[in-house]
Amino acid sequence: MTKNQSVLKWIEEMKALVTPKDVVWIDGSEEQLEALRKEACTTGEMIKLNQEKLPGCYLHRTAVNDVARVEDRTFICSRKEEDAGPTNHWMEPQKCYKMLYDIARGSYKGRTMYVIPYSMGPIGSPFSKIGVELTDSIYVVLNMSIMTRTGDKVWESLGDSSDWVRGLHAKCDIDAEKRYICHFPEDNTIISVNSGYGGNVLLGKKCFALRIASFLGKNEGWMAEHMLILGVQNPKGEIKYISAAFPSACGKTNLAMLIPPEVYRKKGYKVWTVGDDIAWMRIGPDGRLWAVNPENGFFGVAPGTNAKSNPNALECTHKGTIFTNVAENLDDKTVWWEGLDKNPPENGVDWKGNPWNGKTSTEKGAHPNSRFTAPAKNCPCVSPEFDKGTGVPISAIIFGGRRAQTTPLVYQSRDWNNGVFVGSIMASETTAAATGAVGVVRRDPMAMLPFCGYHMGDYFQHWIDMGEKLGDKAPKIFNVNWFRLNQDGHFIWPGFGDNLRVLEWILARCEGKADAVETPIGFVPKAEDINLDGLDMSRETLQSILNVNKEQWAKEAEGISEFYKKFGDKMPKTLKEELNGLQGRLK
Ligand code: GTP
Ligand code: SPV
Ligand code: MN
Repeated sequence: MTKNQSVLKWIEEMKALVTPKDVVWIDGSEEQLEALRKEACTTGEMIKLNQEKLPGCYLHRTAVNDVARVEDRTFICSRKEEDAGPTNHWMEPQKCYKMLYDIARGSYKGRTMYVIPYSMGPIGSPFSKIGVELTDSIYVVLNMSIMTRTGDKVWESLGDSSDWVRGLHAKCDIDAEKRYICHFPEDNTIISVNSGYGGNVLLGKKCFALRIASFLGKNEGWMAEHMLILGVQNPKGEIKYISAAFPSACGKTNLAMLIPPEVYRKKGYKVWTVGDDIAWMRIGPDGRLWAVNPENGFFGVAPGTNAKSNPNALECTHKGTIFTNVAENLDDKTVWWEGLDKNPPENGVDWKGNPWNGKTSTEKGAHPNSRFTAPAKNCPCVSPEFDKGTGVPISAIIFGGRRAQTTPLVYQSRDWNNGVFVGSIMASETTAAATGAVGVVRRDPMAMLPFCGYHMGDYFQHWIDMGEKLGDKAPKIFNVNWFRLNQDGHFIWPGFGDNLRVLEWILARCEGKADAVETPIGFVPKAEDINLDGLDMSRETLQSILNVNKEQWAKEAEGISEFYKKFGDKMPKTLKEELNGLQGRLK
């Protein structure tokens, strides 16, 4: 517990609002968590899985209408509407507080209020920030205990400071019509009502570590990004770090944990995972950009994870993991999802809780956005630097998305500002990670469209300013696309572990050791400069995904021009000039 007056006062206010029957302070002890797991199993909130095959693992099903982030119900409630910008929903803060308090009032009646103190980032690191989440959900407590550093040590670190983020979560009735995920950046406050889905209720994650933190970062001179962080160790034993921003369900977890192809393993290459979803980056004393992963676990997409695509992620899920909305195998109390293996349970239960025979049913067993919550320490390739509060120095920043056409496998920006342009024009086919249509191409700058807590025009300017401060120590900026399709609708690039072949070119470029071809959009590799050893792919096929088609890009530039108009006066001149430059080169 804490004597921090700002914390105690706020909890009293929230107690008076939601009127719980009692209050439980999460202290970080295994005994307390174990008692909560037991209780959740008694009420049916969680299902205990086969403890021999999956020790410490549990299954949870959310309500069927509550399986993904809800971008249309997510609000940035800055005092001035223009500070939220054209890409965020906005509500006047006082009006929003009133609406949320009316929804949350009395909603903990007969229920327990759990107080979760948590640190984003290793406790005590200069990168780290503290939050307190109040929730009436044991599922939230158990997930936050995996995803963040929680417990009494957080109070010790906070002391009597009032610099912490308030988070109120109330399940209420899981009423989709009254579901709101609201952020008050100027008050360091988050309120989430009527949901039980991870991205909406694990308030340390997208709400704090991206929406609130991006706002703090702009004001304090650092960056909060939707990025994985990985280290590539070469045969000489040198490790270079890369951060990469891809939209939701576009391959961050997979890239962060990649296993090198055999020819690379034999040479001595290794990949270390620092983070799979969020990076907080600051300019270090040496002038370089340093990154920490503020999280302590992985909230990863289950479908498609298998022994071939991502053995490291699969291994992460074999102990101490909470599965959400996957299929259950009643015969041996294990779990299954599409793309795990070819042996779905016959005697199963689907993600909706209905009896399900995976061998005969045409329905999906797991929801496409079903997830696993696994401790980072489970990861066989977790970086030795994972817990270090100093972070890791970033050599390259990669942007990327899902594009069936147009965007080549990889290209390098001309310089930092051109790289910011490349990030700002990112577009990707939408996925099941948020409610709404899937597979529609939309602009998603820096993979931050749903996560930027302020005006995106100002966000672009912040990127430009950071580049200015970094000067010649700035990481090089690249763009990748693993998702080009052939005429039969199949992926041309094998992806996954083979993505290391592209990372090798990227790192060689950073050291000035690889050649490239200049195109209107930037520098692409020569087909002979991507190592294809051990891969069944011809240089011609590779060349087909390195090509930059001027007609397609001219069309793309029109779309970008339209998109940029949204930001009005806040659109940095530098980026408009970058667009003009691109259009000129395409002529
Ligand atoms: P969030 O957790 O939602 O932010 O997503 P993420 O970016 O971590 O996505 P993740 O790595 O979980 O990938 C999601 C989907 O992309 C899965 O279905 C993967 O199978 C697929 N995927 C990942 N990497 C590749 C790749 O290199 N090639 C192809 N074709 N698919 C990939
Ligand atoms: C994403 O949607 O980008 C995720 C999962 O990483 S969630 O925590 O739901 O945001
Ligand atoms: Mn994400």
